[in-house]
Order: sequence, then C-alpha cells, then structure tokens
Amino acid sequence: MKNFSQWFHDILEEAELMDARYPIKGMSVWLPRGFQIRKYTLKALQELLDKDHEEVLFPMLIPESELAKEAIHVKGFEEEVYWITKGGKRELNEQLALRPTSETSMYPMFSLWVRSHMDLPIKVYQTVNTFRYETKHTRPLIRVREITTFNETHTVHATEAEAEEEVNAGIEIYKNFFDELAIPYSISKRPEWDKFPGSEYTMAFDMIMPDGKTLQIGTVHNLGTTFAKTFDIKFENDEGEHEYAYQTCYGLSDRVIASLIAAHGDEKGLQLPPIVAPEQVIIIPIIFKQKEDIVLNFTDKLEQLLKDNGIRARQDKRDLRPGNKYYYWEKRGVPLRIEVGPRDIDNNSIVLNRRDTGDKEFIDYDEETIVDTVNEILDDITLQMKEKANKFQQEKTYSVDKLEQVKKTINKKGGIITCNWCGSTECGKDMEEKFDIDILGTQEAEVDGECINCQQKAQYKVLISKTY
Ligand code: P5A
Ligand code: ZN
Repeated sequence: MKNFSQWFHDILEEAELMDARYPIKGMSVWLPRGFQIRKYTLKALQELLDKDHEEVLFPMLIPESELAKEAIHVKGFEEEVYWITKGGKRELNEQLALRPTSETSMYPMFSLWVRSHMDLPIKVYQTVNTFRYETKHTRPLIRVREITTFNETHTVHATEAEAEEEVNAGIEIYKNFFDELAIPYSISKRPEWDKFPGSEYTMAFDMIMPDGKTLQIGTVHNLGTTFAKTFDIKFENDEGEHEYAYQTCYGLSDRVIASLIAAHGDEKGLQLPPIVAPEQVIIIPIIFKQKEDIVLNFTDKLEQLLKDNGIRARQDKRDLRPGNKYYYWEKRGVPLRIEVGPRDIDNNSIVLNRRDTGDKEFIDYDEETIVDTVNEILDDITLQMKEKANKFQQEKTYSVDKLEQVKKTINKKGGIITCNWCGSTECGKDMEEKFDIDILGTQEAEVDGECINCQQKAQYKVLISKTY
C-alpha cells in the first residue's frame, strides 16, 4: 500500500462504507454496508460487556454547571465542547453542552443512586454519539467531530482494590474484543501529561497503522476518587461512615472500525474477519445458457443450507461476468467465495476461494459436511488474519538502545520504538520535542541501565512512535 491515507479515503467509498461528503467537517454518513459492519462489531463488544455490565442511556446534553464542576476534566475538554445556547429564538438561561464524553452527564446521577455499600458496584455502559470540536486534521472514523459510535463503560466501587480490578477487567474485555476482530495492539500506561483529564492514570491500546503511525484505539482509566469528590458520590460503609467511591471508565469509538479496515485491507480492497462481515460467504453461480436451472437449483439450496446453520451467506445472481463479481465482492471484503458451475455440479464438486490467501480449493460436495467445512475455513481465516496482523505489529516494534537510533528508526521504518526511560516529565517532553515523536506510554518490565535520553537511572520500558 503506497499511500495509506489515500487508500483509506478511497476504500470508504469503493466498499460503500461511508459517505464523507456530508457538509459538516468531521461528520460523515454511515452507508448500509458500513452500518452492518458497525452492527456486528458492536454485537461482539456487547456480548463481552454484558457478562458483567448493564446497558444504559443518558441524555446527550449536559448543563454547563455540571460540565464545569470537575476543573481538570473541563480544562481538558474546554476547547472541544460544542454549545447549545438557544432554544428556538430564545437564549437559554444556562447553556448546554453536547457531551464530549459522559462523565459529567452520568456522575451527578450516580451521586443520587449511591447511598450505601449495598448500591455498589455500579457497572454500566452506553453506546452513543459524542461531540468533540477537534482542531487537528479530521478524517472519517479516525478523528471525527461527531463520534457516532462511542461505547463508554463507567463503574463505581467501594474500594480502591475493586476499581483496580475493574481496570484489569476492562483491559481483558478490550483484549478479547480486539482479538476477535483480529486487530493487533500494544498496551501501555500513558505518561502523566497525556492521561485522561481527571484520571489517576490511563491505560491505552495502540495499533500501528500501515503507514507506520500509531492510532489509539481504546483507553481504560482509573479515576480514583477525583470525580466522586467533585460530584459527591459517597456511600455509607459497614461502620456507618461516609466514604467517597472509587471509579473507572473506559471507551472505544469509530476508530475500531478504522483499525479493522486498516489492519486487514489490501490492494484488492477491504478484508473483513468473518465475525463482522455482512456476508461471510458469497456464492457465485456460474450460469451458462440452458444449464441455468441446474446451477441455480443447486446454489439456492446451498445458500439456504448455510443460512439455516447461522452462516451469513448470500448469492450473487446478477447478470454480470463471474470475474466482475469476484472483483466486486473481493473489494467489499467477503471472507469466502464459493463458485459453482455446471461442470462442477457434474463432478459433484465446488470451488472455494479465500479472500485472505487467495487460495482456490476444489472440494467434493457433500450436503452433510459442507456446513462444518465452511465453518472450519471461516475459523481458519480469522486465525490467519490475526496472525498476519499481529506479526505486522511485532515486526514494526523495534527495541533501541541508542538515542541516535530513535529518530532514524522511526523516520525510516515507522512503527513503535521501545527503550529505557527515566520516567520524568521533563525528560519525556524533551524527547518528544527533539525528535518530533510521541511517548505512548510505559510497560512494566525489569529495566537495568540508564535512560536513553538523560542517562539517569531508567525506571521503565517506554513505547515511542508517531501518532495519529
Ligand atoms: C472513557 C470512556 C474517554 O472519553 N470517558 C468515557 C473516557 N476516553 S478517551 O480516551 O477520551 O476516548 C475514548 C476513545 O475514543 C476514541 N476517540 C476518538 N475517536 C474518533 N474521533 C475522535 N475525535 C476521538 N476522540 C477519542 C479513542 O480511541 C479513545 O481511546
Ligand atoms: Zn530521562
């Protein structure tokens, strides 16, 4: 892929995912195909969240007085908030913010809900649109001003240990989720100056995009008691004393779809892991004059059989040359293609064609086993896609021990650099500026030796890259 940016822009249109021509910057239209991928993606996420969390829905508008309460939080978002100042022709008494995220919408309500330790923990999530007036270059799905798919989880706990546990649970959920989608990631603890405004600390997932820059695809925050103090979320403990609650929140966005597209797409177009593919199998009847009925009779039955067994199969009966249909569905990312012609039926065989490897396989057709065969291939496709994507992320992660190599390596190869770091804000910011890079965050590891930049004693293994 020579120019990822252009490729990404084109694929949204060519695979009919989104229409980016909406006349507001940073806002686009989900087309039916894109929306289906979004639907299956959310389904996978919700299945994971629903095991231990409940879905809720809060209003989109936040009164200024609530948004302004948590000083550090509001400072982090003040440049990005859209305001509603009028209802019809009348000025509102209090202006209303379009939620940039929902802490300040939810937590005043949490304050009402939490009375005793019996009310805890609270573990809820919602999937909503949020609005951020981003000033950096906007791009569909990657940096948008209306985040149309903001999945945010918010939890409240009686103890710090429980909140810590929930942070780990959140990380596990996201790991499983990204694994299911075959999206690779590196996890690190964001540096102090880049943590979520108002949080104790932020754990982030970053994926290396095809152009070598990383994209933050999810974050998990430990909020400590900061918001509880601001919004007065207190509970009565066993001894009858009032204590502030401990909170966490974590979130994902449209970026998940962007990373899905970016991780697997190629020159032929989109490539979708079966779990989110609107069509998992596309059946192409190869129709010749006179033999039409035989073929369609066969493919109709096959389509129905796969569908009855929970496989998202579809048949393309359009009056087009088979080659054009292959091209059409490859571009749209369908994982598996089945071709059936009159000669195949005579031989009692069908042709299977994998989108991931391009491998073509003739198999004997057996009604009894075809469902299992297709399911096995779909599982193998997921596995192969995952391995390939993970390999890319690993191969683009370089361990470096000399300062001169940092910039050189990143400029030449992109990806993520790991090296020793002292952990001081001053030193970190100095590196960011000197090399025009970003410190993603730190990972727990045994480190010996000195900081790559300032030669003080190293405390951490740090991840560095250029970012979106
Ligand atoms: C966690 C959920 C929060 O807002 N509050 C509730 C916390 N965290 S965050 O890091 O600010 O955002 C969560 C994730 O949303 C993605 N994201 C975006 N995606 C597209 N366009 C944007 N403008 C945008 N801003 C943030 C990131 O993946 C981020 O990790
Ligand atoms: Zn240092």
